[in-house]
Amino acid sequence: AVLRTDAPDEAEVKAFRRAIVDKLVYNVGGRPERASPRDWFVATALAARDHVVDSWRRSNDETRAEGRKGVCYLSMEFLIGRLLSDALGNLGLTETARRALDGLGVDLDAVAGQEADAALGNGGLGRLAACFMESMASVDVPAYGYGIRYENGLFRQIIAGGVQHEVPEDWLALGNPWEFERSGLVYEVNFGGHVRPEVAADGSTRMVWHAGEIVNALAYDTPVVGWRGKRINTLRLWSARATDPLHLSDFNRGDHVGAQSARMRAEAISRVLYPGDETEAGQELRLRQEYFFASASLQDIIRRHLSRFPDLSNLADQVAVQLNDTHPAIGVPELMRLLIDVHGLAWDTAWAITQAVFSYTNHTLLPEALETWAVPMMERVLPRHMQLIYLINARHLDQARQEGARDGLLSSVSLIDESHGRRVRMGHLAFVGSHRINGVSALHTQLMRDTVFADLNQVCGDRITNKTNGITFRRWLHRANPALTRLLVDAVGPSVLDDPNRLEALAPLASDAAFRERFAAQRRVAKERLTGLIASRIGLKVDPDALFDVQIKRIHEYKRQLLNIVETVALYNAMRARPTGTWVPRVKILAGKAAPSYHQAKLIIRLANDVAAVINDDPTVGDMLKVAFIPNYNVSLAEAIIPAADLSEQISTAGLEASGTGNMKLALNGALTIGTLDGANVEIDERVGRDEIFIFGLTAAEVAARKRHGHDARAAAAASPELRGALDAISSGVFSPGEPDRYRGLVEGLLDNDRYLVTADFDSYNARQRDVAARWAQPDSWWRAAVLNTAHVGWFSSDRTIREYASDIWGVRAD
Ligand code: 26R
Repeated sequence: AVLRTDAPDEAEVKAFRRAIVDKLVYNVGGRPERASPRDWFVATALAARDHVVDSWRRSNDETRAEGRKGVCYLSMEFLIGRLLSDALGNLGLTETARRALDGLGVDLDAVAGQEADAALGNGGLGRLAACFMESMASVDVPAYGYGIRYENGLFRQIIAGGVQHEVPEDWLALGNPWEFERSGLVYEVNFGGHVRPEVAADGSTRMVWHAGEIVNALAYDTPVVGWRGKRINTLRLWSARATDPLHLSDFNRGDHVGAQSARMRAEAISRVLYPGDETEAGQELRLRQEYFFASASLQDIIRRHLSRFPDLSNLADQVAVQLNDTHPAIGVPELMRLLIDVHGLAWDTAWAITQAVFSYTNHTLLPEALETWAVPMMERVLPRHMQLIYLINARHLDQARQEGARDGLLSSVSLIDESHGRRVRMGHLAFVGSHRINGVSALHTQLMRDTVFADLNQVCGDRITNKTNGITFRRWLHRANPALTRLLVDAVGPSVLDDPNRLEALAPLASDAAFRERFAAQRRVAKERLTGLIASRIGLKVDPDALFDVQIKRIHEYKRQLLNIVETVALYNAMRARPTGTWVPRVKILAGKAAPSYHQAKLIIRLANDVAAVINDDPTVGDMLKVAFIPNYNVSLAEAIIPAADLSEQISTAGLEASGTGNMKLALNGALTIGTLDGANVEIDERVGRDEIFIFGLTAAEVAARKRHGHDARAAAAASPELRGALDAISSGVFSPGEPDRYRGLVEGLLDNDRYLVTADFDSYNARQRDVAARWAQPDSWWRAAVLNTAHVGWFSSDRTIREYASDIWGVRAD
C-alpha cells in the first residue's frame, strides 16, 4: 500500500492468484493443499517474472530502434540479495501479490523469506554494483551488468564457541526462478598455449594465439526491474563449461576419472566467489576468473554491436564499459586483442576505441588490495595479453618521456612494477586504458590524486573525477522500512517515492513534537522485530528501549571493530565501578564476516563474542549493557538491522575507507552517525550538519602526519586510564578465563605497532560516546537529530550517482 496510491482491484488480485496457482501446478508440480512455503515462493516469483518479460523485450527493442548508447557494467561481484520483494515493489505488485496469497491462506512475507540470499559479492563493491543496476533501470539508462554466475557465493558464517567457521553457501541448490539460461549464447575463452607470428596471403604478419585450453562461457540472464517497472535491464552472468565435457575418447579408453579432470579444471572457474576482501588473492584461479568473464563480456558486446552496425569503428558511440575496480582490467588488452587480432584494426584505431570505451572506478587505496599479477604467470596463462601489455606500456612510457618524465617518475608510472619481482600493475593498466578514472567519495578521490595515482594523473593529463557512491532507496528505505516510508509519504506526500530530494521537506517537522513521536514509534516497532531476531538467532534477550548501537560491515582492522570493542570494555569497567550510577541502557550490535585466511580479523570476531559472553552474563550490568554479535551478516540481515539502528558506527581510520555505503543506509533510516572524517562520512557530515552527527578522531591529514612521525601506542595507553583499564582486562583474560593468554598477543601487538591508530583515537571516540549517551537521555534532541538525518541525505540516492556517471563519464542519456 505504501508504494501505490491506488489499491489493486479485485480482478487484478484474482488474475495474479490464478497465475500463482498455475505456476504452482504446472511449473513447480505441486498442489495448493500440500505446497510448502518454498513452493509458494517459486510459484510467486514465476508469476511476477511473467509481468517482467514483455517490458524486458520492449526495453531492449526500443533501445535498439533508437540507436541509444548503453552501459556495460563489468563487475566480479554483484551482491544482490533477495529479489522477490524488489521485483514486486518496483512493479507496483506488492499489495496485489499479498492479497492474492492471502486468499490462498499464505503469507507474502513468509514466502519472500524462503528466497536464497544471492551473495555473489563480498561487501561494499559488490553491493554498490547491485544498487547501480537497480538505479540504471530506474533512471532509464540502457545497461547490461556482466559478471560471473558463481555456483557458491560468499560462505555462510557460523559462530561456534565464539569462533567463525565457514560453510559453503548453496544459493542455487533449490533452483533459481529469476534466471534464464541462454543456451544459444556461448563464447569460447582461451587460456595458455603460445603466440606465433604468421604471414598472411597479402604478405602481412600477424600474431596468432594458439591456445592450450578452451573454456566455454554460457550466459544466464536475470531481469533487473527499474522503479515503477519503467525499464528492465539485464544482468548477464557467465558460467564456465568444458568444451568437451565427456572427454569421450578418454572415457572409452576406460579412464573414467581422468575424463573428468579437464572438465573440473574448466568448470572450477565459476565454482566459487573469492572471499578475500581488501586482501590480495593472487592465485592463478582468480586471474582465470577475471579473464574468463572479461573476455566473454567483450565478445558479447562486439557481437551485439556487429548485429547492428557494419564494423566496430563506432563502438565507443554505442557503448560505455565501466570497470568495477581492477578485477576486469584485463579487458583492456583483451579488447585490443579482439580489435586487432580478430577484427583486423590498426593499433592506433584500436587504442582510440579502447580508451573511449573504458572507464575505471577505484574502490580502495589499501596497498594490499591493489592487484598485481606476476609477469611469468601472465606469460603462461595469457601469453598474447602479456605481449599487448608490453606494447601498451612502451607507448605509454614514450608519451610520459615526452611529457618530461624521467627515472623515478617513469618507473612509478610504468605498467610493470620491477621492485618486487616483475608484476603487472592492474590499476595502472586500467588507468591508461580509460578516458575517466573515478573515486567513490570526495575525500577518496582527492587521495587518489595526491597519493597512489598522483604520478599517472600528471603524466596522463587530468583524468580523475569524483563520483560519490549512493544507495538505492527502493531497497534500503521503501522495502527495508515500510513503516518509516509510510510516515514519510504521510508527512511530505507520495512524490518522495520518486524524488529523494523531497525528503528535505521533512526538516521543519523535526521541530514538531508529535511528528518526532511518530518517528520514534516506527523505530520502536523495528527494534521489537530485531529484538525477536536476536533472541531467535543467538538466544539473547535485549531491551527494545535501549539504545541500539550498530556496527555492521566486513571485519577488517582498518574498519576498527577493535576500537568499538575496546570502548565497550571501557564502558563495562565503568559500569562495574559504579553500578548504581545512571547509565543509558545500550545494546551493542555487531555483524560481519572475516576473510577465511585473515587471522587477525577472525581473532577480533572471537574477542567480540568472548566480550559478549562475559558482559551478557554479568548481573551487575544487567540490561544496562548487552553485546550481540549476530552471525552470517548478509543483505537480508542488513535489511532487518538497519531500520532498528539508533547509532551508526563508521569509525575507520581516516583516509582508509574509500566511501562506505552502510553509513548512507543507516543515516537514511534515521540513525545518528558516530564516525571519523573518512570516506563519505565527510559528505554526510556536510549535509546533516555538525550538530546532528558525532565526529571524532584524527583527520586523514593528521593520520598521515602521525604515521610519518610515528605513533607511540604505549604512551597513549599510559595517558588514558580508561584505555589502559580496557586493554588490561582483555590482555589478562577477563574475557577468556579458560585461556587467559588468548588476547595477550593481540594487545601487545596493538601496543607495539598500532597501524590503524586505535589507541590514538580512543579518547576522542570515548568522549563522543559519552555525548551520544547524554543526547539519548534527551529524547527531544535525539529524535530531532534523527529526523534531520533522514531529511538531509536524499542526495545519497544511487539515482543521483548514476546520473552523474551518465553525463560525466558515459555520455549516455538518463531521465
Ligand atoms: C583484489 C581482491 C582481493 C579484492 C580487493 C578488494 C577484492 C575485493 C575488494 C573489495 C574492495 C575493493 C571493496 O569492496 N571496496 C569498498 O567499495 C565500496 C564501494 O565503493 C566502498 O564504499 C568501500 O569504502 C570500499 O571499501
